[in-house]
This record gives sequence, structure tokens and C-alpha cells, in this order.
Amino acid sequence: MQNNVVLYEQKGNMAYVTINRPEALNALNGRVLKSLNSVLDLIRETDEISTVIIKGAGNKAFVAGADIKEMSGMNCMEARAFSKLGQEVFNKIEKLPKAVIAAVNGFALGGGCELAMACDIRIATKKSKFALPELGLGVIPGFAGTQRMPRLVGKGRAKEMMFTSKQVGAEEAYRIGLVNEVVDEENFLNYCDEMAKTIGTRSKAAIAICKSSVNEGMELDIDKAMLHEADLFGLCFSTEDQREGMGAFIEKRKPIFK
Ligand code: DAK
Repeated sequence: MQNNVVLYEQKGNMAYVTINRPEALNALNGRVLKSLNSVLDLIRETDEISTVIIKGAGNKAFVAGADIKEMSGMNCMEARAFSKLGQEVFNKIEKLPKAVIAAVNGFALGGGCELAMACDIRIATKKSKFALPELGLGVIPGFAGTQRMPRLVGKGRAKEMMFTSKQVGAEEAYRIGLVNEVVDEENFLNYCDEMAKTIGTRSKAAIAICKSSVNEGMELDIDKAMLHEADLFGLCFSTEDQREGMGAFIEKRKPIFK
């Protein structure tokens, strides 16, 4: 499927999503969010897909934020609709029963940084830069940045990033836990592909269940979270993948997950 501002391609059990507005450093406008929303629906309904890689077009930016030019002209109702759409899209990524890798090559600012944080795993190149500069525009991060950033890097560092708008380079982002890995630009997409391929050898059902256990469990106190984990562990035993995975181990062969 190809629709201008968001490109989509499926190869086997991997899906590639490219935010495609390089002339505006892939800034998120209403059209991008709507297209992304439809692409995510398609991915969710495609059982074959286990891993999604989201990247930005061009070699300068992942996403340089929400589209400031579009936002500047919005009235209250339009801003509200934009906000609701953004929240819907970002929640959809977080709840997608697939592993989602943000391939961050360049700027991930404001809504772009928030988009990367809604993904499960972030891989950066050495030139990537992360920031939440919204306070300088008279707003606060509105796509859950005030929530996801402190969960990833701690309250102190998150508040420093928001209060100062400072840009954090890839190495610092790695040091504070904002990104999983920093890779040379020439190996970058291969690295993301290899990771996606590895994830693709795991049970799709278990990936989906594990993702909910982590995401939902992190919002509960430890006792409730462990109970939730036990429930989900039990749920695994209703899947064919559990029988295949354990059966394959006992039979000393590689599992074949459907
Ligand atoms: N929006 C619109 N256009 C953008 C853009 C953005 N965020 N970022 C870059 N562009 C455009 C530039 O305007 C320029 O377009 P032309 O002037 O050529 O037409 C083109 O991309 C190239 O950018 P530059 O010429 O500025 O390139 P430089 O290399 O000089 O600078 C830069 C790169 C990334 C440092 C700079 O472009 C920049 O500072 N961009 C803005 C970054 C930023 O402040 N991002 C945060 C945006 S605020 C909400 C939820 C979430 C949000 C808001 C509300 N609700 C729940 C309601 C999120 C807000 C944000 O993300």
C-alpha cells in the first residue's frame, strides 16, 4: 500500500512503515496521523506480521515533531480533534500485538520523540537527536511524553529535558536508557532488520501476550502485576505455540510456529 505521506510495505512477517514528508522533516500533520492510523489497523489485522519497523524518510529526521505550521492555525476544536487523533494513533502502537521497532535516524523531536517512545524498542544512529521542546512553544508534550519519558529515563532527567528543551545526542540517549542501541548509519537498517528477523522466529502469540504483560503490568503495583503475569502465563497454555515450543524442545528440534 502506498499513500504519499506514509509508506507501507510487508515482507513476510515484517512490516515497514515510513513517515514520508522529508521536506518537512517528517513532521506529523493530520494527514500523516490519519494514514498511520489506517496502516496500523491493517497491521493489527494481519496475523502473519510479528514485527513492525517505523522509520522516517530521508536521512535527516525520524520525525521532527507535530507539524507546527499546521498546529499554529488551529482553533480549539481542531486542536482537540488533532490531539485525540494523535492519542489514538500512539495508543494503537503501544497496544499493537506485535513488536514495534523505532528506527531513529536523525531528529526525533517533540511528537517524534513521543512516537519513538510509544514503540517497544528504539534503535538510533550516531547522529540521532532526541528532545521534548514543547515548553518553548508554550505547550507541553501532548502525546504522552510527560508520562513515557519519566518511565524510560526517570523523573529528574525527563523534567530536565522538558524544562530546558535540550537535545540529547545518541550516546547520551543510550546512557540514560532512552534508546536500546546506537548503530553506524551504514549498518543501521540491516541491524533493525536482523533484530526484526530474530523476533520473527519467536511465537507471535507469546510476543503479543508478553507485550501486554510488560505494558499493563508496569501500570500496576507489583502484587497485582504478578497476578496479571500469572494470568497471562496461563493464557499461553491455551495456544498451539506453547505446545509446539515445548514439544520441539523435548523432541530436540526447532519449533515451527504458525
Ligand atoms: N513542523 C513543521 N515543519 C517543520 C517542523 C515541524 N515540527 N520541523 C521542521 N519543519 C520544516 C521546516 O519548517 C523547514 O521547512 P521550510 O521552511 O523549508 O518550508 C523544513 O522542515 C526543514 O527544516 P529546517 O530548515 O528548520 O532544518 P534545520 O536543519 O535548519 O533545523 C530542526 C532542523 C529539526 C532543528 C528544526 O527544523 C526544528 O527546530 N524543528 C522544529 C522542532 C520542534 O520544535 N519540534 C517539536 C514540535 S512541537 C499535542 C500533542 C503533541 C504535540 C502537540 C500537541 N496535543 C495532544 C494537542 C507535539 C508537539 C510537537 O511536536
